[in-house]
Amino acid sequence: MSLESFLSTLDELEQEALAAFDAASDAGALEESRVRFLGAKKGALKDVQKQMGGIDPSDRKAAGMRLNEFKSKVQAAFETSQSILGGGGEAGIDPSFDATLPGIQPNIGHIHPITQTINHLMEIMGRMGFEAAEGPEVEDPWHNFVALNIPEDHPARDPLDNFYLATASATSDRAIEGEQLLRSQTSTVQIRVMERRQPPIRVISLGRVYRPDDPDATHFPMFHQMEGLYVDEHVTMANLKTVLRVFATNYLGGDVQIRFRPSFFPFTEPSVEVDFLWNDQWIEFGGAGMVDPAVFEAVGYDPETVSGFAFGLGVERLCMRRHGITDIRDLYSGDLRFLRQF
Ligand code: FA5
Repeated sequence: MSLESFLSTLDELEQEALAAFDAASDAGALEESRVRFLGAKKGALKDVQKQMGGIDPSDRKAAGMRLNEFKSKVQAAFETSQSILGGGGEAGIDPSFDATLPGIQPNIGHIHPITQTINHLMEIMGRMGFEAAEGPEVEDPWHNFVALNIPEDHPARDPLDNFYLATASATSDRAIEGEQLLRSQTSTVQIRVMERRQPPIRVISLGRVYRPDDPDATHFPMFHQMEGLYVDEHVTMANLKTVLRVFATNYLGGDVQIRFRPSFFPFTEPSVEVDFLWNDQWIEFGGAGMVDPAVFEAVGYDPETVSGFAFGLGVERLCMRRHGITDIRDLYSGDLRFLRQF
């Protein structure tokens, strides 16, 4: 066979193949055309390859080059049509794909146990009529101390016990008006709420607080508190104890034992520490008491006509007690093997 007729056979075949792939309206028709032109056993390509043998050896190189070009062009045209038709049918499936293998598990997000606890506490307190309130984590001394009846020389304001943001803390000066700090307690939110609203008030505030405490099993420099504030007329200590008992039985179960121990906070009078029994030991969960008249005066309320109670509980310790977590540091280690349990 002459080189010329070999080349024109290929030209014709190429046109035919491209037209056939182009015209295929479904995966079945496309596969038929593929077998007809490219089929390894009796496709047109196979016939053409056979004809190579009859070509003059001096023309074989040119014939071979054109044959390769034909193969890649026709193959490419087939693949284009295949992807247009969605690769359906046997021919469209990548042979390395095994439909019986298990799929790749997507990494599904997970709510941190402390966030879960906060949501749970808000739900319980919400059922008792407490609405959520918020305040900033960067505070001024007025909201963190002064309005809470914590005088300038009180040890709670010591630079060593707080994260002050101003440089004045480095000079060993005590808190300076206008200086800012990371709030050390959520009691700040009591002040912020009372400054903008009139009684009756029934709010809780759940958020982060910061203290330069050395980490151990029950302390961390960043932790969360749940603050509660109830202001109305004729509020008594009995109301406070009832709310905390109802809260504790809802969150920790009906058999929880709770104890109120006389204590002192500058912003409540009288004041108590709230303890829960845990593994035969009384563990302190927070402080509480009747709002001190000096606090009402600071926010412009008349202490003769309003009364109220407030409490502040450690959220981590509540979460730990409920889930049997024995070391607060586990909550912030970032170890997913620990966190995935909740
Ligand atoms: C207070 O912070 C008061 N503001 C509570 C209060 C509010 C009293 C309203 C009266 C009225 P105290 O410093 O005791 O109190 O902290 C309260 C709770 O926070 C503690 O009982 C404990 O559960 C938790 N807590 C304190 N320090 C840490 C810490 N470093 N890590 C984890 N939890 C802590």
